[in-house]
Amino acid sequence: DMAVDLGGGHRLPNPLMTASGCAANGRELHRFFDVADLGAFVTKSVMADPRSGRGTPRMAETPSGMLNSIGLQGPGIAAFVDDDLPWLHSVGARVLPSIAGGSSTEYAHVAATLRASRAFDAVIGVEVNISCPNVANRGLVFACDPMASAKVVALVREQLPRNIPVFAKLSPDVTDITAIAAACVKAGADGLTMINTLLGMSIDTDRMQPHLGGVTGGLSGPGIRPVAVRAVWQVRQAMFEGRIPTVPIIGVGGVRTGRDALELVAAGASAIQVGTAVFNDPSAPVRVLAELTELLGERGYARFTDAVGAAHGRG
Ligand code: RRO
Repeated sequence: DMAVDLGGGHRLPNPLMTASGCAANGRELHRFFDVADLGAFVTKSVMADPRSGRGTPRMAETPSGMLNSIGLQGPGIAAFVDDDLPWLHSVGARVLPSIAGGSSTEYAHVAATLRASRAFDAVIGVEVNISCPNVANRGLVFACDPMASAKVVALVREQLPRNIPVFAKLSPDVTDITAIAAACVKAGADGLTMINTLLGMSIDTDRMQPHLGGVTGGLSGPGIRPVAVRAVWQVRQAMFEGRIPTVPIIGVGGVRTGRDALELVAAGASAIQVGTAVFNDPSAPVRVLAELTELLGERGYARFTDAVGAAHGRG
């Protein structure tokens, strides 16, 4: 039994999700598999207004993964609720929209507009992206400051009905991720998504110039998987020790196989997102689900949820 409930009474048939940003708003991936087969579909972070994003090139390959400096390109929340969300609703997807803002009031406006959408029935939660590495001023990465994180989370929480859990998406670029996690949960976050990309950079040594138009970018893919495992493990451990109230964790970072997913589950993740892997294999999320299901069976777990946090040795 792969079902999981991440809050709000929404039963997800399985714990696999897309990772925000890597699958746009679903139409492309739906050509490869039925997006309603996923536990949930996480959309690209949307802000109040349409945005063209950063200068090109916006993606660069490295031996450890991919760098991106998209810069929050997107249609804006009005177009999202008029077009993208109704389409996802029409195909039966359970949607976890990712929202972003340049200020806490912008986050609140985006959340309130979402709530008023005619397709809001498709929404099973909201992911609050406080950790985009590609904003103009690194000082504006809310997830690097506990007070700024708490303010955004509390304002978004106020805009949404109680049965819509709010997940704060955290950055790995912090000294103590448990401090940020604690601040978010105290401010009303019903869950945590860990991790966003890790700030990186690469240089073209023929041109002696940065590869990315935005100079720096977020590293995703295999290189950040151990960072994600560590972050999920540390925060779950802090929950076991009572330093943070226990809420569900969504694990994300470099998952390409069922074994990668199981590693995050064992660290404490109750759901798994697949991002960068879809660029080489668009069906990766459903393949990872099949592989994870098989691995859990081999290890004798009757229910997916029995394996969550198993590496903490408290079972
Ligand atoms: O759009 C982006 O550049 C971006 C975002 Br919002 C994010 O949260 N993480 C990332 O790697 N890129």
